[in-house]
Amino acid sequence: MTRSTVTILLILSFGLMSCDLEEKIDEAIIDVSGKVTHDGSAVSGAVVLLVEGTDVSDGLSLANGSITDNSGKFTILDVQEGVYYLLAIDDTNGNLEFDEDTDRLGFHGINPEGLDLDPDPITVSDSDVENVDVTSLYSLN
Ligand SMILES: [Ca+2]
Ligand SMILES: [Ca+2]
Repeated sequence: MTRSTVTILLILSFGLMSCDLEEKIDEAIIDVSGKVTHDGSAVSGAVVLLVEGTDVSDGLSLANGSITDNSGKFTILDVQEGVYYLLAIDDTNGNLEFDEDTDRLGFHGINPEGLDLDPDPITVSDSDVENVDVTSLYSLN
């Protein structure tokens, strides 16, 4: 084996190892994803947060939330293990705070038409959680 062949083999095997490593890192990072809709229409630009309880008060900070895209989809990256509720807020005045008077909100697991008004908790353990959808936004007023 020539020296250059050895070098190429080393580069190749390093390449394979780093691919493997990336996959392991990807597996270790847990994402929560879903879609926000209201009356069947996608809600874009909504702020989505994982919260520990279902009480939402005026002035709640939305700064750490993810934002839905044009099709209402969102992904919350790098979530720690735990039990959460998923809250979506349509921050109509764009101040990154929840305002009872103007901003609508919705929880995953609520379906007013089916008379289900209880948010469903999401358990995050060692794999990604998908299809955590919010299908209805409402106003507290
Ligand atoms: Ca607001
Ligand atoms: Ca429910």
